[in-house]
Amino acid sequence: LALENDLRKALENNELVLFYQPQVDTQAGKVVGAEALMRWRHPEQGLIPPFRFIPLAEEMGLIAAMGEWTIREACNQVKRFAAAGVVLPKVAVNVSALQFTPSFSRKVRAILEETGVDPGVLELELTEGVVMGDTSTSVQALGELRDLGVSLSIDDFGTGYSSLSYLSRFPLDELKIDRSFVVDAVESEEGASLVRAIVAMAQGLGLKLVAEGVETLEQYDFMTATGATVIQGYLFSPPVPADELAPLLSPWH
Ligand code: G
Ligand code: G
Ligand code: MN
Ligand code: NA
Repeated sequence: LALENDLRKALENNELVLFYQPQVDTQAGKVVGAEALMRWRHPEQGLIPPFRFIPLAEEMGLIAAMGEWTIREACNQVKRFAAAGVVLPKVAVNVSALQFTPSFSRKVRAILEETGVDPGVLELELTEGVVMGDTSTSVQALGELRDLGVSLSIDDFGTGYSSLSYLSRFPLDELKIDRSFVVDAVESEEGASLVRAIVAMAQGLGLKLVAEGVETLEQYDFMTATGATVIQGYLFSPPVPADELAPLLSPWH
């Protein structure tokens, strides 16, 4: 396929680019972080979204290299912002299951050393499926990452087929409530109950919480009233290029 051949060259041709979606602390009234999301600037087809090329990259064995590029580029962006007097307190990067190998923490450490970024700024987003693959290997690998000083977040929380026991066994910092729960919360009493329970559980376990995919004021109101005060979603901003994120990082007036 043409797209496959092009994807092989995308990294070396500098065609990959990161967009950033802000995470807003609605109590503090400021952007506390951003999720870095990869796009492919195809020379003929224009901007290609991840759902069209991430699965392809995984099949082709390219995702590890592309994922490392994402981590390095996100760290370099934090440095570029800092040089311009703009503070991005946290940048979250998605980690593919195929990237999460025993050597992953060494690669992350190398990137942190190379870029000199404060490890506390980097957050890694892993899905339940990624960390539950082999639990003893995961405990080790997550421990190594934690020891580097990076923070660890469970992406799409609540959609995996995992037991909840991993939440206390793994060294985690944050849960991202999947968008589907946010949608259901304002549509049914059962949906609302689930979100209240997730918030209570996160608070009890000392985990931070981010509500994903908040699109409406009704969802925003429910989430903040329930105690899920950090939100990420189209209501505040879609993923945007770095130069459009910068103005959002200044304190609101
Ligand atoms: O905005 P959105 O369409 O950007 O993202 C779609 C999906 O692509 C998300 O589920 C996200 O996890 C995935 N994705 C985006 N960027 C990356 C990346 O750098 N690495 C990996 N592994 N997945 C990514
Ligand atoms: O890694 P993850 O699957 O969580 O990636 C986030 C995905 O959710 C990206 O594709 C991003 O563009 C998308 N997204 C972010 N905010 C919203 C939103 O408010 N509504 C919808 N439908 N999608 C969103
Ligand atoms: Mn994510
Ligand atoms: Na998600």
